Amino acid sequence: PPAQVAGPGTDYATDDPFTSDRTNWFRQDRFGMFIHFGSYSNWEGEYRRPDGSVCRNAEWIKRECGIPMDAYEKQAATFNPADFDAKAVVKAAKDAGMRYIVITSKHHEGYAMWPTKVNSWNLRDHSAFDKNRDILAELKQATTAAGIKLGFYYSIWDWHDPDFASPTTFPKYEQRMYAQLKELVDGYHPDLLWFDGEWSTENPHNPWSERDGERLESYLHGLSPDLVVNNRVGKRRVVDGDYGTPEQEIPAAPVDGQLWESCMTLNDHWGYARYDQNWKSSTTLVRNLLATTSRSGNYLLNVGPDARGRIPQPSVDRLRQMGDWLRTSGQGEAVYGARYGGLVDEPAWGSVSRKGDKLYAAVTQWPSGGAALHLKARTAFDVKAARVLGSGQQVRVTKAGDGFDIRPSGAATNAVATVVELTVNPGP
Ligand code: FHN
Repeated sequence: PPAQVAGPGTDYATDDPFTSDRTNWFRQDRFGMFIHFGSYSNWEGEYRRPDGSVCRNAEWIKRECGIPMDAYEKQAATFNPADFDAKAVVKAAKDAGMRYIVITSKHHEGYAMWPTKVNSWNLRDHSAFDKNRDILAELKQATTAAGIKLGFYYSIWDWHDPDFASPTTFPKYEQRMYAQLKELVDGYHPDLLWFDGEWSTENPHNPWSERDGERLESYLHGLSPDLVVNNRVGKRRVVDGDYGTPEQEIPAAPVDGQLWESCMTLNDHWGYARYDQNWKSSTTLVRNLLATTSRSGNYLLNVGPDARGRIPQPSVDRLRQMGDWLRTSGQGEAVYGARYGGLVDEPAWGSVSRKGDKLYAAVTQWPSGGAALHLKARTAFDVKAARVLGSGQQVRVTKAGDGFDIRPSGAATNAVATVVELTVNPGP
């Protein structure tokens, strides 16, 4: 029988005030692939110092291991990611159920992964790579063919450009940065730009002011009005088109009035590090994705290709397992286009997302001995139907105090998360 319970409320997180077309895809897609790939990848995480000792790091290896610039440039000159295969990358993303890709076009090391005309510190002019190849163009083609979005990460902080760190020369650097961004936007038509490094204390404009950020963002929107731009462009205002970027963490609750995307590594590094085999399990990763969605966020999960440009097999395996889960019995419905479930408290037993007239309760801690899962929701609504996705289990729903109880019959049917789908009448 239908139960009258407290249900989804009417705040930003539930009722989606973001009406801009620009961010529409971003809010629906929920799950993307981050790619950290640069000349740092060519070190594969290890630098042997002149005294024979080994220093380990990934995309920060230049700084953290104190590699002199001439040695760093010498290593970049041998960079030959001949096995980078844009189609295989896009396939790995699609297999995972990812719907967009964000790749580092230039990380803090300043090395451009496309043939920029602004300087020669780039993959075409300073490498052992095929001069006729352009991996960003290849990715653009492959993502377009596969119908998924492409974004570019771009570090405002630049360790290579000598004009970056001085107040007198910074404007010259800034001009080159604007020129590179124009090359990226005009040449590759990205859907999104993901800035970083605006926080550098070496930047004479630090804190990279709201005015600097506004100017840059309006310049970019002048070039391409539909560009989605993350908050690290330099301003932290809550405004449509920007989104927050928590890193290696999932906020405990929806962020009122703000889109956000949590970026996270699959092991302990962003860039490739040969020695790092500390892989998260696909169970943890799927649960992270569910928790992120249930708080109206996106999940940007990182891969770091090796010196040859190959995504490590343990990453590919985990991505595939995630996709298998999402494709099974419509479980991906709890993620794509879904958002905050409208609960007062996060349930200890899992997470709840909402899409239209459906609530998806993803149960990770199955109740023992017929105990109920309690949902403490916000305002009144009816439950019309309930079922477990991918199983014939019965689900009993009863009104209980400030919310309602759901009691699925039998044991958990899914080791990752059992999804109980509730059809609800959202009410007023
Ligand atoms: O310093 C970088 C780091 O290398 C990595 O790119 C992450 C990804 O979000 N961002 C910076 C730290 O905030």
